[in-house]
Amino acid sequence: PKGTILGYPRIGRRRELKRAVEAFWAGSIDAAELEERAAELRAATRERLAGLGLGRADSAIPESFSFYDQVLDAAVAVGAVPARFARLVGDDGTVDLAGYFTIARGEGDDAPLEMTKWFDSNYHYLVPELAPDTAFSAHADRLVAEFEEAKAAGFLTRPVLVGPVTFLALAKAADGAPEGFRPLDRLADLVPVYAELLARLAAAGALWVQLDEPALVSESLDVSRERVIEAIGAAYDALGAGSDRPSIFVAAPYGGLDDALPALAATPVEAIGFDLVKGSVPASLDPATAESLAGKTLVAGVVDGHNIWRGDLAAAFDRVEALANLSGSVAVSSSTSLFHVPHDVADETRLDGRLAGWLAFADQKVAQVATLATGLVEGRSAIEPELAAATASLADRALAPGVRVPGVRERLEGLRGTDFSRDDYAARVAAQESLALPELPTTTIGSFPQTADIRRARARLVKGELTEAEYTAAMREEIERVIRLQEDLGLDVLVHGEPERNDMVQYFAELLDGFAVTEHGWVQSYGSRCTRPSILWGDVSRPEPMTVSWSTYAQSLTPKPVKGMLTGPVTILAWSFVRDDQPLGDTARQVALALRDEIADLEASGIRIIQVDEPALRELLPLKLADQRDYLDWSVGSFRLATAAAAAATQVHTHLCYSEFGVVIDAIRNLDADVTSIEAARSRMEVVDDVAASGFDHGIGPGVYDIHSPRVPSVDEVWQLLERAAAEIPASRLWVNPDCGLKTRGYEETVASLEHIIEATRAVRAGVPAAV
Ligand code: THG
Ligand code: ZN
Repeated sequence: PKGTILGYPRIGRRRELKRAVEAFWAGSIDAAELEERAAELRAATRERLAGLGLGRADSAIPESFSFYDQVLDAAVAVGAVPARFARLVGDDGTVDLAGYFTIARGEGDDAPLEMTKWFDSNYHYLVPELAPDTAFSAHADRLVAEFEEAKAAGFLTRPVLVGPVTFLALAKAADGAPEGFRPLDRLADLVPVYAELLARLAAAGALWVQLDEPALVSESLDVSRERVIEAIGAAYDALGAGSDRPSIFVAAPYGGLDDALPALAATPVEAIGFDLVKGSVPASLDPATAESLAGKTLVAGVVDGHNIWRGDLAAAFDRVEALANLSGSVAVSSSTSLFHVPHDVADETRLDGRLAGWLAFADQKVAQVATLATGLVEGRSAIEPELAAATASLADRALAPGVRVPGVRERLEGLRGTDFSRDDYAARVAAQESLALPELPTTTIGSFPQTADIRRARARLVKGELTEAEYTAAMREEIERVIRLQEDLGLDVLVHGEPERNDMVQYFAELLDGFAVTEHGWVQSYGSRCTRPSILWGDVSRPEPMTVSWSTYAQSLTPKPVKGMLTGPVTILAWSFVRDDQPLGDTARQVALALRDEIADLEASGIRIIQVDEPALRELLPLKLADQRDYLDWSVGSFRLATAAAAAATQVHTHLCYSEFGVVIDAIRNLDADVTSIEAARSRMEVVDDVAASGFDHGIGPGVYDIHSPRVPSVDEVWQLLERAAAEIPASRLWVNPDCGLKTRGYEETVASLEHIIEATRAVRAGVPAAV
């Protein structure tokens, strides 16, 4: 094929897969019905892709469907089911749909596979668990069935599978595996299983298979780069040696192959996919690599799969042509799978028409690929009108009102070093004594359970069934309930509970200038869960206060301090689609200035503690080491810019999710927040060792309640966690809080857990063991 994509959204244009999967979980449809609905989705996807210009019969269309996650799919296809789920494996070695979901979601005391971020995206995959004795076996039935389903409908498609090196590089050692064991140690056992999968696909008639190897572009894996590069050679030499196999297309999305290219090029794979958006056309190749590449198909990933901009099509075509200098066989592709972007701009009937013209969602990107592929075959002149139209759209965007706002730009240019720093910490601690907090102050992260009533009220507001005033009254009632509950529980620092927020980023995006929100722009976050990222298209400013009325209302109800709650600049960027026409740092500083104004307003209206959440700080960390310093500079800088104008007496908190604290500990220290809360319960407080070892000397609240599970921790359990933390962190700096916000929990377990937390805290303060 001359044009292809690495993958397509699988959740459905109207989240049909989410609905079907959740109906299956709820027991309202059976497995056969779920299979049928999934097959309909796949069929619609193939027709759509062909309609947009991908070839029906030339392996251009990827089979990239998944019921839950592509890494879990690979785990099941190679038989890597953790021992605790052995009961789910049938006599024939396969796992049925119900079992597949059980591995993803857990059951009773059997924890699900851990979930973590997929490269530099906002997608989360399930982490395979491997032991030295995990018995791999090939289960190609699903791969083959989907290929045959396509064939029956008149398509010759290209099955897609996470490649063996990435699979192992992302896996973790199962509990109980010997010290020093690395999943990549199992490569030689795994590769023959992949060979068997390929043989089955070849037997079914597949001409090409796509193996995704994004591990090849990352320098931030648990395993060393040298080992990954070595593994690539070993794996693809072995797979390539097989004779009963489809042609192999190794895709390397999310960055440049860089020093991994020679090893991959030296293998017999037939095609290599380059991400030419994040990476660039390889230059100054050694002669052997140049010669190998000349004999392969090179796939130019020039259409950005990771962002929603229409982009510079002419520049993309230049890159295709540059790659074509390296080999006589070149094809055009998206840089990554398109599952990071929504389906179709045309569905957004309420979006400003001018803005819509600057955008490309998945379907528009497929059309762009098809255009560039036509140019490759027929020459540049054949697509000149399309290239010119994209260029004109870029020019329109550059000059449109709101994209560059002089007032915002002047303010940014006028910033000085002192705008990024607060008074020194000791002076702040002294000034904050007026808060009169007890030792080991108790608090929560911010959100309280989002009840069905709250969601219904918001839905009715959107539909016009509730007036703004009625909605506000309903939310105020909820806030009062949450304040009373916290007072009854005996928490020290209260929150208003955030009932008015649909999402911690979208809420602010809707109130800031420079953002647009979509109606149907859902993208998969994990499993059946989706988010609707906002579009940050212009210079950001704050037309009016965003949170002040909610926070001051809550504060008016109680003498205890109520935290003002904001989402930090990095997280707002990480969970939005961000403009690509200026450095991210500039955009982050604009958001920071809007937050800085909000903080000033909160302070002026009597809020004494302000939390600026940055759960995504770790998430945006670049995959390449060389890019990390610059990232940490601007990300930490934007947080400091947002918070530095706060008075010494105002206590600034931040919250970070995920427990990989060690990786970004210096950055967290540099945030210079007075108090930082982090996830710690699931790792049994392991993280406090990192905290103590790093010399971190500000307030810290390691979570004592894992909010990701409905389980209620006992008083004794919390007491033990606190004792463990108190052994390493002085009581004067130790805070007591759950791991994360409570919005996904129910009230029953929330109240019980908070009661236990308070009781355990009292016991620790009194220096007595918790009453069991
Ligand atoms: N907000 C945004 N992005 C995020 C998170 C967030 N990315 C990372 C992390 N949190 C992902 N976690 C979740 C958790 C829950 C849901 C989505 C992502 C979720 N979504 C609802 C669903 O799919 O049913 C839809 C939510 C809605 O109706 O708005 O539950 O917190 N921006
Ligand atoms: Zn969190």
